[in-house]
Amino acid sequence: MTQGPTAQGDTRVGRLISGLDPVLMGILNVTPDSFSDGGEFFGVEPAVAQAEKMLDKGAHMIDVGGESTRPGSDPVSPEEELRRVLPVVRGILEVRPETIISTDTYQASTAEAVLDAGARLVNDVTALRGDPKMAGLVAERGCPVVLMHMLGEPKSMQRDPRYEDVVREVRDFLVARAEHAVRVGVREENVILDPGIGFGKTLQHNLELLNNLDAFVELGFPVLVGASRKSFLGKILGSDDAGDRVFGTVATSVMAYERGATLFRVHDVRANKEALEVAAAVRRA
Ligand code: HH2
Repeated sequence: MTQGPTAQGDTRVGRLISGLDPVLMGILNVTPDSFSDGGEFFGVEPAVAQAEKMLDKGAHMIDVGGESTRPGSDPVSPEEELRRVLPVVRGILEVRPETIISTDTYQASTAEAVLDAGARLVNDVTALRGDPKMAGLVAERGCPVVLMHMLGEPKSMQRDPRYEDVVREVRDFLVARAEHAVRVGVREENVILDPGIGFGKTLQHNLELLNNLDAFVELGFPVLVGASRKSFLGKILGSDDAGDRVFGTVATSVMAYERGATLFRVHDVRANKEALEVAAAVRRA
């Protein structure tokens, strides 16, 4: 093992996620088919270069994923996922050994290998439901884990998603998943909650969740928001081009920060970072 969290925890990462200042998680999709940057960083060299670019623009951590979970996407095998991400994680740590890397996976075998290579967080879009081994792994490694809400699965999640009360249902789900995580040995301070913007949600559901983020913040765990360039922004702005959604994303980041979210998973680090820095300065005044 080169580096990474120990069972005693990782104080640098712990301080970052438990603080009140905005934390920027730069998105690095090493996939041919992600909705916004698919194919752009599908290869070690372009992926490492993109990670360095995001770090230079102020990203606090890099979230490396090897499977697209966009609506309609098919899963990839754990072997293929690892083949995509592992050389990239190693490549980033070779040129920037201090980088905090998060592994965007629900496969325990992928997470284990990437943690062994030096990643420090697990970002699980299934909230530990996708692989029965994931909860034990995260508990044993003592690393932070993002528990995200998703209704259904990527292939079919956008086919007429329905809730009676989206905020209450997503909140109840996340409470239950956090309780499960703690029950299996994940320390409370390592739990991060994410309402899962765009994962089995209509435009209205996404907006209600963003407008009521304080209901999640109240639970006492750090809250992460992943609204970056997502299609609900295109619906509001009338644009099919994901690259046209940067300003819309920034609006969600600032509003989410106002409501108490502190972690922001974004493609456009500089735009979000600058807006959040200003918002943080205003809040401190
Ligand atoms: N969204 C995506 C992937 N992982 N993880 C968390 N915690 N929260 C999110 O909202 C989230 C996530 C989907 O976005 P992206 O990675 O840009 O696209 P794709 O799934 O097509 O690779």
